[in-house]
Amino acid sequence: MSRLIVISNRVSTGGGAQGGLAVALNAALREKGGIWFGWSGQRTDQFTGHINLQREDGVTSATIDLEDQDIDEYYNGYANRTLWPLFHYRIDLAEYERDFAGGYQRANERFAETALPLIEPGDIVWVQDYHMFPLGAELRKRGIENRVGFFLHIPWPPRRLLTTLPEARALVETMLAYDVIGFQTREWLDSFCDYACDEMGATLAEDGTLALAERRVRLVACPIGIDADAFAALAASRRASDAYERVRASLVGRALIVGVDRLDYSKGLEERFLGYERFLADNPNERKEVVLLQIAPPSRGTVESYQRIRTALEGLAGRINGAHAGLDWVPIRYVNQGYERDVLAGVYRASRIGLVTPLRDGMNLVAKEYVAAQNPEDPGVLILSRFAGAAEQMTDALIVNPHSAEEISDAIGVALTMPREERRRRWQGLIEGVRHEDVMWWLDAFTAQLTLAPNAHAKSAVRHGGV
Ligand code: GDG
Repeated sequence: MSRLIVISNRVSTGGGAQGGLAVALNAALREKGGIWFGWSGQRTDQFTGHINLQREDGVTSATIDLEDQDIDEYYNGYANRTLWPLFHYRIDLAEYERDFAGGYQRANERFAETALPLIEPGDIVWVQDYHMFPLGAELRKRGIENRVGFFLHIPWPPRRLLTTLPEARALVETMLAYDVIGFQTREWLDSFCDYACDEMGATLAEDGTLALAERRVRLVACPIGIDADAFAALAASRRASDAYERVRASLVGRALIVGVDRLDYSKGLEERFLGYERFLADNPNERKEVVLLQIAPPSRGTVESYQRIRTALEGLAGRINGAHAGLDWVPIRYVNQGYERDVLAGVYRASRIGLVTPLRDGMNLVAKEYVAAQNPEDPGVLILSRFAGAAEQMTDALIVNPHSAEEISDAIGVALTMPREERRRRWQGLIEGVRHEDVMWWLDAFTAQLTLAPNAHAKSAVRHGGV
């Protein structure tokens, strides 16, 4: 069996509270053998390419430290100030700086150079996410003939937005070095094809193979899932039950609406608060019967646009609470900290509504976790943005346009009065999908595509030059 080499910006092996993705990749690495390679998250005065190898719980991790300039230009710069906003359709926030692009390219060359000796013939290599688009091409330039796949966790932007990026064409060209490229949804896959075909003259065959000159790459829509059974078990754990009881007691009979998101402008938090405010204004009789709990642990706090959203949300929560709160009721509990996964599971279960309203999201795992955590006898209602990748699969949710405060308000009203029978029917439809297309399904589906892909880069096959 081929070993698996996973390459991603950050590595998450070993124990501790891990998300489903880390658990699944660790399980695959344990089963297939192999290595998880990436940035340690640490800085160094001068880049040396020294690899820190560690073996924990049967999985080998290999990490490198980066210089401050790499961290600024590659990670905080191109990845988080250029690509992340652009790929979430926010060209108003995207910063196009040649230094960022240069630092991104340099960091990817460094990743390729250091990962190279770890890769053996026959290994399959799987590169993760937007931090590392050019990595496959950099490995090919250094003579790698292995099967190399790429999975994009975030959306792919429409062609007309992508063309604003000065390096768009070069970036897409580098991606043709992969054997398989996975997207969360058909929509993102189509946007990628649109650019490659209309701007670059590529063609797409019926079997999903994109061809440009001598290059061939298989495109697949392969939605990521969660470890649904493990998450349901977590929701039934002692710590989850404690959290459930604590939250329920604090509500004194009111219905809880929950949102859980990294503090990020793509998650639609301001629009969510405005939708909730609208509900309070439109439903004077019910308004004291609900509480919105928004858990939003800060992320990427050194980037200015993230500081701005934090300030904006604090102002908005303060304004709404100031206008509506009474002696014994505050409409929004806005919490700027993270919780353990089992506590989160208990909070999801205690909530009558899961409010998941990103403006744009590759998939959104919170929606799936919320469903997995519910009590089957008395499940809550998922309100889901049509702009989350998850909306393609989770059609039994109440689907809303997160830009419309009225639609959010109406959906809250419908969810609060939804009869138990309908809640159970909708939840049944949702949980079947969440259980079936879980994270192991995703992993198996992608690695199967990669293993089966014709190895166009092997010595015996036609050789393609680097970009
Ligand atoms: C990217 C894409 C795609 C959140 N708060 C806490 C906490 N979380 C956990 C959630 C969930 C995860 O973080 C967030 O996952 P999402 O999928 O919602 O979003 P991104 O972080 O933006 O992830 C996304 C994903 O990649 C996978 O492909 O779905 O579209 O943007 O698991 O539970 N976890 C803990 N405490 C918190 O306070 N422990």
